[in-house]
Amino acid sequence: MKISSIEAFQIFDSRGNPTVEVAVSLKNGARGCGLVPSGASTGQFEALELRDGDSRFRGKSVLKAVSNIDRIVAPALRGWDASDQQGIDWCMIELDGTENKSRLGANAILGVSMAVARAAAASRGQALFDYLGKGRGCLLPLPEIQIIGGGAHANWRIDVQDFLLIAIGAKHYPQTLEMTFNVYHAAGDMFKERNRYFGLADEGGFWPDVQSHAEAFEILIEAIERAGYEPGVDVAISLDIAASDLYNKENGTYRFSLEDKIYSSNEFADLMISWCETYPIISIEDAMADTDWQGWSKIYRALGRKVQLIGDDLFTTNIERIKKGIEKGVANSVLIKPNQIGTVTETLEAIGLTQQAGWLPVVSARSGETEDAFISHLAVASNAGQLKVGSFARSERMVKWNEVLRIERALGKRAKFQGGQLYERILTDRS
Ligand code: 2PG
Ligand code: MG
Repeated sequence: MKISSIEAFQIFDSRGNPTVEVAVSLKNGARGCGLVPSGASTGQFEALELRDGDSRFRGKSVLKAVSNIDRIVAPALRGWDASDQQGIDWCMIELDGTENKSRLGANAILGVSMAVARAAAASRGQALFDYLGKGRGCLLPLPEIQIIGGGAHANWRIDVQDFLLIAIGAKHYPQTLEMTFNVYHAAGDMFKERNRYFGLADEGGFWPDVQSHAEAFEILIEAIERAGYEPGVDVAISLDIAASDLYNKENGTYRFSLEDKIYSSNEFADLMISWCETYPIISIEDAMADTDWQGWSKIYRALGRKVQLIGDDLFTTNIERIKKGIEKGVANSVLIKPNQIGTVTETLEAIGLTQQAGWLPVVSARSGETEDAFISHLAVASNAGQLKVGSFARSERMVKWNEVLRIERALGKRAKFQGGQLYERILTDRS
């Protein structure tokens, strides 16, 4: 299963921005590719996405990353056994030699890492989830699906980045999609009735033309009811506050532009806690900023046994930061994005560490996505239990939901689904 060639190209993501595609070929004829996604509300502790920063493509071209693969990575990996994912990933980490993969670019390294995994799976005649999970991956994820998009994904029309739903009452994976379909379209009807239908935000959720955050909650709850479900029982609300984007590091305050309000860390934590008391919320991501550990502690003390508290920018899929979070006890869940850390090996390690701590991983896409459904396989392979891919529209999102349907068919009787029961592991105090 030796690598014969590695080719890299510049392609374009769902926002039309340049990104990296890698194709790995093996001597036995097997091939695999990897398409790299890109965030907009990126965390400051993420591995570096290398962009050219010159006059072409508004500085966003990735030709240096492509050339790093051609000149440095490909010659080093030629002849390597593609099934040695760890060895290959560590070789690239060493070739890069920086803390944050800034020499080769995390986008270059991840593209190769994904393509190697795919080529090895193809060579063994295995589906990617089976290969990555060493035959033990069988848990279909509970989807976390955006209904209204905001923040950096909707030109700051509303401050909170995602209003999502989780179909906690669904009995099986296809039912989560049917429930989502019903709520998504009910919400669309409501925006149209209010004459506020202005299309979709970056991840396919509705463009948030609302007067206040309270109105967004009102629309989401009414959409759940109109679709015939009981909020908090059949379908619960999940939020990604992306609070680092609202945080002023200088003076430790948070700002909501929509309501023109500034909050101290304490006040912002209180607001989050009061939202959880008022609305049927089961999960909040990045409720506080990535350096506001005190704020996180306060939220955890109040909500840690009632609400899934996900760290995204807080952890950036980084083993050391996740360890710190576990020691401090400030969350109970980790968002997992392969391109935040840059290799398949480190991503799998981050998921393993999260699970060993008794926390829940949520495998996630980026706001700039591609037609690659690698993360659907990753979610099943690692029995992560949850998948967040943006909304229920646009093919770069749907390809991931659809791929889980295909994986379910491939698994047949081996497929498992836990639905909302998953949360019983962390939410011991949920009435
Ligand atoms: C997030 C992601 C995906 P981005 O904050 O969770 O929604 O956004 O990819 O822009 O960081
Ligand atoms: Mg996030």
